[in-house]
Amino acid sequence: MFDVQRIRQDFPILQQQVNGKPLVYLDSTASSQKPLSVIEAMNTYYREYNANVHRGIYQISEKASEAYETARKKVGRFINARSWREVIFTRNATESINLVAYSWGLNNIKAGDIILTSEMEHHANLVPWQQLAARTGATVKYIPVDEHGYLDMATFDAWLTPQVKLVSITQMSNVLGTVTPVGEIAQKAHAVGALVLLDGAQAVPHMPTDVQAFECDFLAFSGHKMLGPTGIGVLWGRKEILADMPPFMTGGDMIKKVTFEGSTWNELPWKFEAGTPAIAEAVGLGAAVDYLNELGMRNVRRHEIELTTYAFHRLSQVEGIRIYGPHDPTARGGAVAFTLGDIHPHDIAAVLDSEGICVRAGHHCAMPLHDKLGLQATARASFYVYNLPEEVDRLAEGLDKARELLGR
Ligand code: 7TS
Repeated sequence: MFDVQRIRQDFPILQQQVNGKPLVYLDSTASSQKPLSVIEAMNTYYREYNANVHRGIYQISEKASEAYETARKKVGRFINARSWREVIFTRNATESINLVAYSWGLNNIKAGDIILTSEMEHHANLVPWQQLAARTGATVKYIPVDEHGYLDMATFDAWLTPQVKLVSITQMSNVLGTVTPVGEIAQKAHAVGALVLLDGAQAVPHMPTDVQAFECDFLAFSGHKMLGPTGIGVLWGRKEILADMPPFMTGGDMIKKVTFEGSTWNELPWKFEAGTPAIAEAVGLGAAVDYLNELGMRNVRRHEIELTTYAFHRLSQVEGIRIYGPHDPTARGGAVAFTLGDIHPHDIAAVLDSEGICVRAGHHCAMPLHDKLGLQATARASFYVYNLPEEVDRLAEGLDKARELLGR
């Protein structure tokens, strides 16, 4: 049913050799590869109906506007939004979170308020809240992560007071892989009157998403991690909340009427989309959503669990390896961060590169988490729809080689 060899045929980039060996791409957590259908959808836009949207009364501009808005509707259905008006196109998850921090945050957070996030956040879900706190006199508190990589829910419960105005939490850690209990978090946060933002940058590409079932208030994610292009991301928000928020950026497209005295704002979602948007990228993201729907997100998740299960089994045979995050593949995604004895993760990545294997090494934009783990860096392999068990074998063999070359 989930035929990875057939899926791989759709990804031209995977057909190449690096250093005389078939490319093994294990860095989809940073950015995924793109199927031909996405590349061709963008190509067709540029070749056949490239024009600005929401403006021209001529055919190709109308076609561009329709394609842009169709992509929005596809995204809305993909995450089970109540309305396409709740889907705002941004540049990426980072911009989506900043939109909430500046527009909602500056108008709703005041001195003495508390913003809860966690120790395992990407900097994108950390720095904006630190900045908001510095401007408003609020405090950011970080829900601890326990020694197995799970959120410490007892501390979360203890910290939930009426001073908490926002809980902004990752749905899936990009380092530990941990999947967080978002439904439970949202219910408990709402019980004290806080809003809930989910950083879905890692979860939305890898598992079914249902913003209504999650009961969250905002969801942020990026197109480029879900088979789509760079330069496009999404902020989903509940209509009532978005309607009350002022614009983040101002200028063309986001206005209803402008006079020398002042301006009024466009309706949702355009109120939050100032200037010419990323039209080709939206069209590409729409094609990526079509592709994922065809695979079925339940199947995508099942494949990831199978591959992660195999990775834990195979990698645990590598001498000196230590894998971080939950070891239960059903409680985590396919981002597998590890260290190998005292070999520097950058050296591991360099040896793997010589074998044609792409992994990431560093702090993965989660420096506080690495501090907590007492590490400067980890190496990280991550899996997606086009990865095979044989590639896990290649990784394990590459790590054996790194140990032979660099181990002491
Ligand atoms: N949130 C999480 C959980 C992420 O993993 C990332 C990117 C972001 C937010 C930011 O996404 P962006 O598209 O706005 O940059 N994560 C990674 C990574 O793990 N390696 O490179 C980017």
